Amino acid sequence: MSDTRDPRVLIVGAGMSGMLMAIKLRESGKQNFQIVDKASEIGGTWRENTYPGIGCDVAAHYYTYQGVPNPEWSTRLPQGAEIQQYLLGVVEKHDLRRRIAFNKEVVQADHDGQRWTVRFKDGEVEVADFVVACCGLLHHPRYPDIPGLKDFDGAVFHSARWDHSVPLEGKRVSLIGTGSTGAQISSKLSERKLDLKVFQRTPQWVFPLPDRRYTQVEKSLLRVFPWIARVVHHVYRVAFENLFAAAVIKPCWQRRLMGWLCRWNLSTVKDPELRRKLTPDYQPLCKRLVMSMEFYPAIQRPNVQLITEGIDHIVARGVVTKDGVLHEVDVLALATGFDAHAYFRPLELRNAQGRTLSEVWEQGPYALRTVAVPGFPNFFFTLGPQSPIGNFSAISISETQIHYILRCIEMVRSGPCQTLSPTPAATEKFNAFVRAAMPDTIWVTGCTNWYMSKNGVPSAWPYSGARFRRELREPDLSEFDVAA
Ligand code: N01
Repeated sequence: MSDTRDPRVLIVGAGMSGMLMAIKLRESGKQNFQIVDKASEIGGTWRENTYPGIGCDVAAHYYTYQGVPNPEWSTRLPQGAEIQQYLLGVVEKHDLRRRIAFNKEVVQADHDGQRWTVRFKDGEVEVADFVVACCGLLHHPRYPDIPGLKDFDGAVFHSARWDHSVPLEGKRVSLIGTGSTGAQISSKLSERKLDLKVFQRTPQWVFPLPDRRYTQVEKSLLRVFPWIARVVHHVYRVAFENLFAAAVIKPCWQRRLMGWLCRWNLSTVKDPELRRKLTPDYQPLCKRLVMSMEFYPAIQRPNVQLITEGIDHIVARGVVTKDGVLHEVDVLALATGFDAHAYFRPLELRNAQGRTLSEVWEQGPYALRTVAVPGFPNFFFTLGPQSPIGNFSAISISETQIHYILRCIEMVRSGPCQTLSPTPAATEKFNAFVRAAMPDTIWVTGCTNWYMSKNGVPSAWPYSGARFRRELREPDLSEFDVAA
């Protein structure tokens, strides 16, 4: 190690959790760090996703760093651009910009038993004692393998790569996918002067989460009394964790209540045939709920058509469904989701024994306490396998994980060891504990959802938020292989 008193930390990703990692390192007196990002601006998800209607369905004051409250949120459920503005404000407030190297994509990291040698796409190399991958979760767009997609003559793009140069007014627009993203896009596009065809493969349950604008008085109060923002954050956290997050864990009144509200919401669709088409055949919450008061009104607008016939193939002029009908279209938008199991890859790791992360994760990704993998010393990540996702604020989860990671770095900084990596036994014990709770969860009740790993275990957290914080309160040295 270079200097155990001030180890070099390389943070990969200048999104919401990478910046938090930097802030927390600095707050704990560690200055020897750098953030790198493959893009030319901060923000991660909120920089990349700019599709019409993009917003967050987690309450704004809960989707906020605890240490950086934001009295200016304009609505309960913030729009994407407003979140990006907030993150840009955080960068300035914490003077982080000069600590970020932009357009630096990490492709490989090799550990020699002491330090990481990190290679960038541009050929440069850096050496670090710790690497912390803060690369987000849903950032690898999943393109559908529909035959003929490449033959389409018009504009085609994924929701996470929205092409704003393509005019939509007066056009025939097709949208494939009706998850959270598809619902937000169709709600927004339905208000415009265009013809929209929404291709639905599987109906989704839609939870009627109400939004509202904050008044000037409320904002002023939060400005003058920042403690109110902290209380509001806490109240929303308790509400989200005890409703949405609790409902997925095991059968309970919250699950019944959510289900009832989803069914009530569906009953507001007037046309019985359309309602039938929109009715899922699996339990509410099995797929991640779509949260929207706008989707059902949107899908009933005269310029919107819901297509439930399966897609057969795509031709130059449009989409051909299995009944042989050609749906002519000018623009094709793909709200077909993400690979939720890629994590920080394509970054490849190689340890001193020559093993790669791809080999270790061949049967599916796994981690100790969601943040580290056996065999890869001093390498940590946020939002890793089995993290609480989907029904929590990702910021709140990162805060818990970063606290734990910092404590690990602190153990190396102040202790006798130079490196630590999780023991296989501790990692297996943790994952057995997680697997044990899965049979009661809603994710295994008979639907396809993006939580499911290829090993058949949902990569999500089947316990409470409080339990997660307890599990990551303090690293236990006996769970790590340490090297002096
Ligand atoms: O992706 P999804 P998403 N042919 O995977 C369909 C978060 N998020 O981007 O259900 C036809 O949920 C697929 O159909 P099916 C949130 O956690 C948060 O919408 O697989 N259709 C489905 O309808 C969310 O859960 C916010 O049968 C195909 C859709 O595409 C997560 O991101 C906002 C297909 C994909 O839905 C992912 O949401 C937005 C094919 N070949 C998103 N392939 C917030 O507000 C896929 N589909 C915080």
